[in-house]
Amino acid sequence: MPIPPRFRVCDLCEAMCGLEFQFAEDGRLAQIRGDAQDPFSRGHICPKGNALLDLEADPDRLRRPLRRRGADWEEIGWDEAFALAGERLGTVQQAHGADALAIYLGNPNVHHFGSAAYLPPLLRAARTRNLFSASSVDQWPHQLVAFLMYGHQFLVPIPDLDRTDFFLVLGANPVASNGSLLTAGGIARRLEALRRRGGKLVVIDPRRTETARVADEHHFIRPGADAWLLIGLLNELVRIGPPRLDRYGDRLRGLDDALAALAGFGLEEIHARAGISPEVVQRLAREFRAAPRACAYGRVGLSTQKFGSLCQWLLQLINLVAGRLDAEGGALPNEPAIPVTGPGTAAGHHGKWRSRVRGLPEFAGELPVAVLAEEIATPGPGQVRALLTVAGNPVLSTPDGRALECALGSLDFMVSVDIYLNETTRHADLILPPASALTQHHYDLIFSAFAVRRLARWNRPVLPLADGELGDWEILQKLGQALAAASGRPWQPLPPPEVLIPALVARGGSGVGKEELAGAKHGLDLGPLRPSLLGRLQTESGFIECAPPLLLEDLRRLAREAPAAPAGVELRLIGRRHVRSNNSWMHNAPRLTRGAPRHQLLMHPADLAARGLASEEEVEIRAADRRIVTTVQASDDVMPGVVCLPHGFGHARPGVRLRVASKVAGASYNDLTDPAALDVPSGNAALSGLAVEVRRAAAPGLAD
Ligand SMILES: Nc1nc2c(c(=O)[nH]1)N[C@H]1C(S)=C(S)[C@@H](COP(=O)(O)OP(=O)(O)OC[C@H]3O[C@@H](n4cnc5c(=O)[nH]c(N)nc54)[C@H](O)[C@@H]3O)O[C@H]1N2
Ligand SMILES: Nc1nc2c(c(=O)[nH]1)N[C@H]1C(S)=C(S)[C@@H](COP(=O)(O)OP(=O)(O)OC[C@H]3O[C@@H](n4cnc5c(=O)[nH]c(N)nc54)[C@H](O)[C@@H]3O)O[C@H]1N2
Ligand code: SF4
Ligand SMILES: [Mo]
Repeated sequence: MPIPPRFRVCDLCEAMCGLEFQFAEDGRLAQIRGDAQDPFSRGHICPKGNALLDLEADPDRLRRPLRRRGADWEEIGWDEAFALAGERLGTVQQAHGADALAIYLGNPNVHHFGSAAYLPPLLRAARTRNLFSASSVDQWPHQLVAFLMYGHQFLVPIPDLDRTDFFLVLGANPVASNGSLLTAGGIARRLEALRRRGGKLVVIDPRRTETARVADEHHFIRPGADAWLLIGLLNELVRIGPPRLDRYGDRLRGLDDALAALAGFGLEEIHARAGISPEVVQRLAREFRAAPRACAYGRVGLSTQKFGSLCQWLLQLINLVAGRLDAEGGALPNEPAIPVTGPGTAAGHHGKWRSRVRGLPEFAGELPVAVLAEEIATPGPGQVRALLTVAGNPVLSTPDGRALECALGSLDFMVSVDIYLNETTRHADLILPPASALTQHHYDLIFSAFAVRRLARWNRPVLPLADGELGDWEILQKLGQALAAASGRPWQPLPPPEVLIPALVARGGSGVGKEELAGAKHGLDLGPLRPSLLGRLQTESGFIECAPPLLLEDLRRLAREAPAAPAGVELRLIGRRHVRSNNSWMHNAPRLTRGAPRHQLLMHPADLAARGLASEEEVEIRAADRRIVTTVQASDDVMPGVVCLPHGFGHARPGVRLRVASKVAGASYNDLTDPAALDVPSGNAALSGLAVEVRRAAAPGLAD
């Protein structure tokens, strides 16, 4: 009997593509295709979606808990594993206080209902202020600006991609990343549609990216100089005509103060800083204002830089003064069927406590991950002595991975919930591997809130759970219970996902009924984005706060910045993403690593020549006293003075059990980054725009 296909959303990136899973007669998963009946993604699939087959079949994927025995590992049972975790983590907390346990949450947690919904009780049981996540090497500037201006960290306006006529993109490469804080399955097709309907796509990026290649216009910008450009655009918008504020009624506060604070920045200075001429700034402002519907958007290249929060604030103001904030075809917050804002959700707070060593403020209950290594390595009361990582690989993902690696080796105890023995988990004492996400019920709690349409979808398991495997939600519940027991506190379990998902949707007030949700095997499209921001503001004042003091203060830091060095003198390092790579953890998938290598440092031919280097040579990249060695490749897609390296490589480290990935060449970007380089208001790491030197690598044995 042929087995009918099953349908489910892909959880590997933010695009939420519907996939069709086909099975062989013996029940094995045989093929994966884009689901043409998915009303949102309409059949789109990328190479990573197909690589789910590799993930399922990966012999390196862990299936049972592993306990360290000296340099070796042994498989142990789940009960023993949870008892051990509870006892050892509990002992550390009893002896040294609750904060002696740190927790790091990685990116896949926001992609799985079993993590996103079940982590909060675990975190309450852990009671630690040393909570860290990938958010502080990613989108904290977005969240902080949403919190300061609109009163909730997740009240983030999303580009209305399908209805805009002018899309200004800075520091994002959605054609490779498939979109971020911009969930839109099949984004290349949607960008094509924008241009077909006469719209315009403008990309600002120090590299001529895959997105820049399909744009109407691309401009190079000096890394880290976007705040200057955005100030220029905003000033021009206001100069051309009065701000279009009708739709905001009396709900604005501080706009005049904000505009006054920006008025002193002149176009010539902006040209010198950003490398974009006054004529271009003026024209873009005119076109943005004149377009029937327009939207400005910036992502990782904007938020992981020195002035990330200023950039995100300026983008909000640009959309606002052009009358495009909370307007069709502009930028509007989604109204997900399971609300992430409003009553009972975590709006955020800033500076309620500070990190012990450097005194950096918390944001929304977390500390910047840039302080994790020093919190472990610096002795004294409150020192971190135990660590729990959940679906994270901070050794490759956060600043100064080498320092973090050293620190991890000094912990009293470390537990990792992860599917691989990798660069981070090799330092653990205990690894708890969850079953494949495909065996679990799933609802996109987070990305439904960042999608370009309103969607609801209950995804059923497409594969059976094997004997002896536990879903992520069960592992997190059992860990939480063990931590609660160790401190003698009560533990309240949550119901399983198949009960919790429909209950949360029913409670959400979207009007989607349980039957409708349960019956929609390709997902439900509930319609386009709608203006809703004004009714949802959660600021104390009830206004949109246009001039948050924290950001005005940072504006003074921008003004004090030393001018850019003349071209040819310095090199600035930026990152890149590739459609066949996924952060640090999918290089073990043969389907993705096949073909030409993708780890190289890209450098402009003029910069190569100036250093007497040739393409394909081994080079040493230095940033202060940190250095890595990799291959350089000539490319005139990067602007002169800029070099470009993807993060998430550098798997060849002792003890890593990733057979394919360890043979993938390349070094880790974050072995170069500096934990002191931050976007000051948020504490997000400034990974992009790092000053580096590049020279021919010393011959082996001659290294100095
Ligand atoms: N230089 C530089 N650094 C960066 C970035 C950059 O652009 N440049 N980008 C930053 C960004 S945007 C992000 S989001 C972070 C990501 O930072 P991290 O989240 O720390 O890193 P990932 O590479 O996503 O690692 C995911 C981990 O989850 C594990 N995993 C995969 N699937 C599952 C699962 O189903 N369950 C469990 N429990 N574990 C699983 C993987 O084995 C891996 O260990 O990196 C940041 N770091
Ligand atoms: N295939 C694939 N898809 C992914 C991921 C992946 O690793 N692989 N990761 C996922 C994750 S965790 C995230 S957060 C998203 C990220 O999604 P995006 O932000 O769209 O992805 P990036 O490719 O990092 O785009 C950042 C861009 O910023 C540019 N840039 C760097 N510095 C500057 C600067 O100073 N100014 C300007 N204007 N631009 C700058 C870079 O050249 C790059 O093109 O992608 C997600 N999707
Ligand atoms: S674009 Fe993202 S969601 Fe779609 S198939 Fe690829 S990895 Fe999965
Ligand atoms: Mo990310």
